[in-house]
Amino acid sequence: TDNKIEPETFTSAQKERINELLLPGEKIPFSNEPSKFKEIESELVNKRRNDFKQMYENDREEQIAKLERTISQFFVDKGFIEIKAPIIIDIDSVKKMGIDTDHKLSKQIFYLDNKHCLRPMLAPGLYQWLKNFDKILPDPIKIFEIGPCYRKESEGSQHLEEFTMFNFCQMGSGANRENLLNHIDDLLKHLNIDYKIIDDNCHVYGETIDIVHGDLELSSAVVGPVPIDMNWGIDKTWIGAGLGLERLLKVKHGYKNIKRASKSHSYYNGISTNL
Ligand code: ATP
Ligand code: 9VF
Ligand code: MG
Repeated sequence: TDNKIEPETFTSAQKERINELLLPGEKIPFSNEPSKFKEIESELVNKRRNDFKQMYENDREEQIAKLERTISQFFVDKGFIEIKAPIIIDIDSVKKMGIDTDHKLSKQIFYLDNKHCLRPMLAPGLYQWLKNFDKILPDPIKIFEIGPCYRKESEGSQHLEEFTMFNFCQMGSGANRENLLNHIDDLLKHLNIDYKIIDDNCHVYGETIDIVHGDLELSSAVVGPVPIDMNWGIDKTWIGAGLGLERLLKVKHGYKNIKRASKSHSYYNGISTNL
């Protein structure tokens, strides 16, 4: 139409500002006159301020925290026990994961001092809990954790250096591929997220099953046992999968960049705070 805003009429800084203010799928609002950047910006700022007021009135739940509660409740109901392991871990436990200096992940570790680093994954904590519970609980041992993980990353729209992982595992009876895929299917159906299964390979576990949405990896899943189990005193079969919560939010809400889903001061529930 005659009213259509040609993106070419904006500078790249103006386009960036408009994109930051738009919600996924939202069109640039325009009035009858050929709109000026300032008018569009202030119209969008008003919309976003209203979005915040409505959230404050009606909802007040933060999206990562809410998704954590949803997944947590779902897996507790499926018979998995929730654990919280330390986020500061021994560098030794990264080594016990088979991540040595020629491994891709070894260059992504945030070191704190000579002995400690921030965990890049949940598996070290889960291994230790599997070992503890194996002496206490009946077969099968079903556990999970949801919490922060840290990796130095260079790529942009699908990686965060601080992200939230969900990792469940089941050790003992029922630890087979079919049950693994059923647990993942149950969850992603519950969250209303489409996915495809791709058989893949990784350094830590060898054969992995990747769960993807388009070209975005949502999860890596593994059917054990694997050789590194013996570093942790584990000698039973197991299944497990790790999923990134911010990637689930990116897909669910159609964010172009995962930053909208990250822990941040720039966005709240995917809405710019720069108003
Ligand atoms: P990628 O190949 O995309 O870098 P990965 O295979 O290294 O991911 P895994 O070690 O398999 O990641 O971690 C399990 C899940 O955790 C991933 O499928 C993804 O959902 C999430 N994840 C991993 N790294 C990140 C990151 N930097 N930012 C956000 N989510 C991540
Ligand atoms: C699959 C992604 C080794 C028996 C404690 C559970 C899994 C998860 C792969 C994750 C990782 N492994 N980021 O193990 O569930 O560890 O690379 Si356990
Ligand atoms: Mg992976």
